[in-house]
Amino acid sequence: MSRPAGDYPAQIARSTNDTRPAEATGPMSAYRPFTASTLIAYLATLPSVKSRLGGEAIDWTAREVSDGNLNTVFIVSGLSGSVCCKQSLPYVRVDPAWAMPLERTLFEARWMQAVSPAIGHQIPELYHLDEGLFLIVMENLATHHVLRHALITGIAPAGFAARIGEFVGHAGYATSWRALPFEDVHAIRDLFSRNLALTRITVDLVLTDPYRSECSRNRWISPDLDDLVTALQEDGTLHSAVERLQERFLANSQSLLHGDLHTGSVMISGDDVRIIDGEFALYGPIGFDLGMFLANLVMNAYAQPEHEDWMRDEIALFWSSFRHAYLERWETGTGRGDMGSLTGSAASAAERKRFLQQVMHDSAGFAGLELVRRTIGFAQVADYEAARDRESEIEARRRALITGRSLIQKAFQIDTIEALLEHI
Ligand code: SR1
Ligand code: MG
Repeated sequence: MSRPAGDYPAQIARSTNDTRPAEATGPMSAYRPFTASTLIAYLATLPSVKSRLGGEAIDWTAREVSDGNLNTVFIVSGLSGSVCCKQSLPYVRVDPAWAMPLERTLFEARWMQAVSPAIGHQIPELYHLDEGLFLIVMENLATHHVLRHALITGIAPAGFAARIGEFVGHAGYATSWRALPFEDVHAIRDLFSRNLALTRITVDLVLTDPYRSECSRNRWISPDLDDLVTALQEDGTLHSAVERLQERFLANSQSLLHGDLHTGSVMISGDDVRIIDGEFALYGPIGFDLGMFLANLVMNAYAQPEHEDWMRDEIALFWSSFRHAYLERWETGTGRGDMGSLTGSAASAAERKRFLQQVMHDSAGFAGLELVRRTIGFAQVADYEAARDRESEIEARRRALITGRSLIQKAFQIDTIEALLEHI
């Protein structure tokens, strides 16, 4: 098959040996974790950032807005603009005793470069990467809110999930074996296969820890949840079902995933929806991103039952938007991939149905894992704190564990979005 040159970003397709993003192969700065004031001094050395901020360093202000578990984040404002700066720490920000390699920012920048041709403005613009400092300078989404907080406070606009489903469909298709010759898929996959530290976090925190009684990272409201936790940790049949999902996650390189697509990885301002925090990116089954995201909508509905109808609608919209976006690209026949080289846009309806069913099975199973791990694992969700009172919170958490368990066990029988919604 001939491969048209230059129609996929060279900095991604070329990257067989180098984890460093293409524009960042110049001299390396020595790593030091920034404070607000040392960051300003550093940014003043970058002409493009300086002109974006306007004025001189003396005119700028920086404030730390770190919110996630891993990194520090600063907003720096000048006379004419602002930027967002994200830096890796050599440990987990919320647990400094947990050492963590710094490379995650490089993988996040790589992810931004890899998906941006397919999804346009649905991620922040990347302005600068310093690979020695493990620092990204990017667009400050000044008017946006983190979706999780916008859901908890009820200010998210109805229909927000459409843009996120569309993002997963477009990014998932663009990095698939249908869209790209296998040589290109291997090059991108090889790069992200080196994202070992964060993939290890997912393997442990999502796919393993909650089912092990001896894991000290788990925590739950005791004794109220003890019966459900014990059942999760002592049921060999359930563990076999988890193992099938471990196999899907580890041994199925379908597309480049975001890898941590929860409602804290989305920022929203009206109908402008941006996906952030691609540091967990890796090749895997598309249903991992879909399932993780929809599970976070389910937990919001359980914690805030007045959102139930709304979240049900968003989940249906999320799936239909994903489906539409992926199929639209598949059916327009622009794919250059070796997979589908015989049928292309004329793939049969039966083949499309088979593909979507498999993605739905994965989505259901990974949603189940996400419900469980966010309820009893290391990294839980703030939505539960929005429950009316302690009794309601316990009820919400019990529902999540029961639904999670059921989705894990029945994932491979859940063929449609209607069947999924019945379960939750
Ligand atoms: C140690 S990191 C814990 C969690 O935070 C991230 O956002 C991921 O969800 C990860 O599992
Ligand atoms: Mg994150």
